[in-house]
Amino acid sequence: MNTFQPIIDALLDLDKQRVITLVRDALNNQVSAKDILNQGLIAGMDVVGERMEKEDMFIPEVLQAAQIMGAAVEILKPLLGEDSASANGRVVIGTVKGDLHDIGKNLVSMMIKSAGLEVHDLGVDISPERFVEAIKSKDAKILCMSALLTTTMPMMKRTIDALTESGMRNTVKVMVGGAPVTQNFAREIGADAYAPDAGSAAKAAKAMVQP
Ligand code: B1M
Repeated sequence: MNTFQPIIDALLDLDKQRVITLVRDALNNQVSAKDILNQGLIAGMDVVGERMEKEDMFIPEVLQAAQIMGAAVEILKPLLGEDSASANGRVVIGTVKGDLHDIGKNLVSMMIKSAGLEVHDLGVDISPERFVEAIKSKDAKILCMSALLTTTMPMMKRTIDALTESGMRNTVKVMVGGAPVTQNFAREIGADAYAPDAGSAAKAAKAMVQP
């Protein structure tokens, strides 16, 4: 049996206590926090997504699974950090307008912070105007956008356009990500970087601010 199956099953059963206990047990057995996150919790959320699609699971249950995942991530957080070498750079991050998914964005935010960058997390449902305002007021050098819906991906392009109109496009690097986002899409909309997961997003952000 897959070592992580009990965590996946407990998440699908919406049994928070069991998920927490299994995550702690795995850590005590020297399983890495990264593997628990990717092969246990994220894999479990993928099944949640499939069930949601087939209408075997409904929004309140999906929210509950997301909340349980959040609680488990809190335990893993201190162990997920990359090295904390300080890299000078301010980052503005958020989920684009119309999109309320924030679990992945929160992970990206956390990993970038632990890579030594200053992160201003605007939250979810962020309009192009709000992104631009925040970049201006924080004097940020990196803009990170997350989208989980194919219908909200175009907001990434709209935001890059707003950044161009504000005259700041040349001074700000843009990174995009989220399950439906691809490297090709990132290129098409004129983003500077795409990252498939939180770890590579942190690496890419750090590389962007290093001279
Ligand atoms: Co939603 N939802 N959802 N949902 N949901 C998906 C995304 C979906 C794929 C499920 C499905 O049908 N299979 C589907 C989208 C289909 C599509 O457009 N292609 C979907 C849908 C349709 C919807 C609604 C429209 C459902 C409805 O109302 N009928 C609705 C939309 C609401 C809205 O946003 N306006 C909706 C609502 C919700 C909930 C609110 C119930 C809840 C969100 C709770 C929350 O986030 N606080 C929810 C959830 C939980 C999911 C699934 C099950 C899980 C998402 C998740 O958190 N994954 C999801 C199915 C799935 O993805 N398997 C689904 C775990 C997370 C760690 O992964 O976010 O991909 P992810 O982040 C990864 C990478 O993508 C990357 O790093 C992260 C970790 O390494 N990454 C970046 C993310 N952002 C990045 C940015 C970067 C770089 C990397 O650089 C800046």
